[in-house]
Amino acid sequence: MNITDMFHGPNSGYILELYDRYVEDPSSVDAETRALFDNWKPEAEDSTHVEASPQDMDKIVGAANLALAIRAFGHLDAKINPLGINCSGDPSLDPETHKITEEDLFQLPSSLIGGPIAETTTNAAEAIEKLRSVYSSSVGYDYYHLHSIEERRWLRHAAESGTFRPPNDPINEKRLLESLTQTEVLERFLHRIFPGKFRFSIEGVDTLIPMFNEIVGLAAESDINHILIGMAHRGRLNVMHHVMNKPYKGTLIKFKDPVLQRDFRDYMGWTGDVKYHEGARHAVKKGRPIDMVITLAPNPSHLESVNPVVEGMTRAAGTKADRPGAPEFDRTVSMPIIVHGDAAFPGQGIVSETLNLSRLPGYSTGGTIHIITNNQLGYTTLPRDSRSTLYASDLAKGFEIPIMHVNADDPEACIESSRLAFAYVDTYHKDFLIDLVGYRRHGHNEADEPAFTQPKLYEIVDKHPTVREIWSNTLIERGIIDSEESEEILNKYNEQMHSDFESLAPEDMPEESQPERPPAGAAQKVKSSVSAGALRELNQSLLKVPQDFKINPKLKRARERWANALEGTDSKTIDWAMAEQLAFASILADGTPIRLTGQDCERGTFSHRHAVLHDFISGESYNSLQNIPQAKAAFEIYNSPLTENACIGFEYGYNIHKPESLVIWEAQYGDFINGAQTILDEYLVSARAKWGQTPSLVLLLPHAYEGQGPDHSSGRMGRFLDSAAEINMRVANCTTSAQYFHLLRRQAGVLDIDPLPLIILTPKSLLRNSLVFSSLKELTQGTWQPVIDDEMDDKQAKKAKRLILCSGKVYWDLVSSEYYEKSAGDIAIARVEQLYPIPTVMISKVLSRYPKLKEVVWIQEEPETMGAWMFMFPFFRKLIDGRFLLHYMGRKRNSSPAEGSLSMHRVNQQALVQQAFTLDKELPNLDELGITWVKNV
Ligand SMILES: Cc1ncc(C[n+]2csc(CCOP(=O)(O)OP(=O)(O)O)c2C)c(N)n1
Repeated sequence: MNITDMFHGPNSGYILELYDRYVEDPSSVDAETRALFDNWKPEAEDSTHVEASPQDMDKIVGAANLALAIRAFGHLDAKINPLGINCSGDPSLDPETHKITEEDLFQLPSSLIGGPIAETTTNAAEAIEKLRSVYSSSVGYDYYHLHSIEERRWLRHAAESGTFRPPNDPINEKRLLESLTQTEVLERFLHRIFPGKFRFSIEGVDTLIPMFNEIVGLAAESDINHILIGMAHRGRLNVMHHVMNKPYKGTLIKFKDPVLQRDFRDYMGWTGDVKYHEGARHAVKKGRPIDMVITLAPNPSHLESVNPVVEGMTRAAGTKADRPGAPEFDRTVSMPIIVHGDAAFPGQGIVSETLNLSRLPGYSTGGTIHIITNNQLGYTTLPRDSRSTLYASDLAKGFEIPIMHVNADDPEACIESSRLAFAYVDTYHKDFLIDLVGYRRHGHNEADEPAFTQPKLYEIVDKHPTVREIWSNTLIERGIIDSEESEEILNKYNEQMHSDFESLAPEDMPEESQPERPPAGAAQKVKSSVSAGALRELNQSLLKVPQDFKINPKLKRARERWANALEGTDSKTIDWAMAEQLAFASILADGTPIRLTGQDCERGTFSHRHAVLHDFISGESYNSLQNIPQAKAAFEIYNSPLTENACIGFEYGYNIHKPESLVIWEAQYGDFINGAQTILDEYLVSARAKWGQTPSLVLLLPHAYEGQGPDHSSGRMGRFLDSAAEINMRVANCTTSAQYFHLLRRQAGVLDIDPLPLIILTPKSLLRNSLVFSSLKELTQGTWQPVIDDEMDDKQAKKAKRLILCSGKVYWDLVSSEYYEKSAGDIAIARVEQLYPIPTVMISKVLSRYPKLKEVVWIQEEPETMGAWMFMFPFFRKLIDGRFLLHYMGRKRNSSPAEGSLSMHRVNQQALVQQAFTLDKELPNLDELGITWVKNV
């Protein structure tokens, strides 16, 4: 168009404004417009000064709105579905909606559209066309939900310039064909040779493999030295072989001869897991001293549960904690990649819990690449029945995560998405999501008939060519290969599979060894006591604050008490919080880093810890454990977000990856632990048996019956004891601050020799009760005692006919009751402080101290099925072996853990304690109460 013509018609107002801008600052307009104006001048001011009419303005606004709509909603019209179904479109993408025509667009300049496209087009119609080809292609860029204008601009530029898209950013097309061929051949080979055997084939989203390898290649050129991958069953075998580089033979032999698998190992005390759950490690040479390691985390069937675990592993991989102070997290050295299912991603709550961790200071990993392998089905369930959102990925929008929907049949677009994702994460250290839209070639597993439930869909799928075939045809059309060469590549990989299969030998079974057990009693040898001098110095350091730091006056009294608490050696002056601080300080002084997280754990739910102080006036915070001069390792403490499952999963992952650190998670109340049941069952307690992992995570679970209702009473110890076997954890319910001190220190001391998860049921009101306070002597001379016998002397012990065994707070209820005083000498009370491993030898020793013993009573405040009784009973019976009567006393079998009213609690607790001391006289109304006494079980 002639430039003079442009000053008339609908765009005149806009062009004039542009010209004015050019006159003021030539660089403010794009190069093309500048070139136009450089060679042209209006003949006379008046002849060009034409006011744009309201109609013209409408056209300009309409065109600008159309461009905006394409950028924001073009993905709704994108060809992202390889099966050609379910494309919703959107009226905003139609010029008519904006009251403009194609002709109008021709009249308008491309600069109106802006961005890189404007620079290569001559009018708005052309620019809009190009914009459509970007935003509604086999990629749908979905990023307008981001609040950061800077990030939106970056993404807009990346999309519209095609910076990461082949051929702008070239690709090795033949190598891509090889990768797709390898991927397909593995699946088809297994399908043919082992029909109906589960492998959760990748077919339909095969492009995942070259995408993975693209990301790995980019990472290898960056500072990243660790990639951590989490994924479920779908396509996992393919990832194992073509990303993790495992030889085919390992899988082939497991498919071929399951007898050779783990069956015989079961006798050796571990169960193993199915082949599509296993983890792997692969080192990639980077041509410098450090290799890049890729870790595929083992995972259970519980979809998405591995997400926080992988995030925790990544955080640990990027953290240096071997120096005092706060640990250093370098977000550039480790990167997680998490693969999701399209049904699982919107469905499983742990996904949003984990996404919510992504930008929190205590949890960020510097950006995760998420890939949804979207096969448009969840088992047999269609998207319309499994999510309330349009896209499987929509959840990510609330977390400011850019999304690229990409057609899995367009490998170039898929590669672009990997490059863009990597570049975005590298630039902004935030998560990115690729919604890889494909299909599922077979049923949910390979024995399933998908046409039972989706006959129409599978009519389409059955006729649909594989992505390898599609890409091969593209390369043939481009003249890069001919059909013979394509066939040769296919044959090459087929032959390799055949030859591996034909030459299988028993020694091809991969070595899978269970971690060795330490010699018995290793944990008992740990010296957990600390000298008085060292403790006094640590205490002084802990109580120091910077000059001018103004501590809240309400904390002063407690701190003054702590300051004087170590003066004597025998007086019981050390409360729970102080014991914990001293334990932490001494552990740091020994060189073990500590990470403690949990809801409100900085202050402590019960306002007892105050590990982070806040200046009363300025609000500045101070963390004394990060400032004590004795520390040789880092300390961190974070208030966690309000989730249990993802938070414990994260700490589990951190712990597995950094076993040298003492990692502790604290519950707000122990009751909320059941929110993390998946992580507990599937990882914490069984990972050793399934995958040979050796977690040592510590859980602090406030637990005590104090009348706060069914959901603020119980850490549900029974759930842990239910799965306590093969020495897979330690469970403790300790009754003094010294015991807690020794327990923590012992845990830190066994991290490298006998790592086990440690579950500690911790006090609530007892935190401030002098009953549980300990003396300095107990810290300097004592050790962890799994069982604490009655303090009565031997003479008295000779008279005792009854022994009460109990654990936790009920002990203090018993000994502080009026009945205890009256019964002195008659009844001995011993505490089982360690519930698992059951300290049978020590309990035996206690029994043998009372020669006149007639009966043993286990007393607990929990309901019969929820405390330790059900677990202890068979052990006790065996131990007692008919020598004494064995009774149970505690709350009745209840479906709910505790009473809903304080007065009911008091009545029951009182009855429990009273009945414990008046064994021969059953309370008249016991039956009406919530207490049960099972005699001579
Ligand atoms: C937490 C959980 N609930 C239920 C299942 C049973 N299950 C296994 S696969 C599957 C469907 C998953 O669909 P999707 O997330 O789309 O992944 P796909 O298998 O299609 O790749 C279901 C429900 C499971 N493994 N985990």
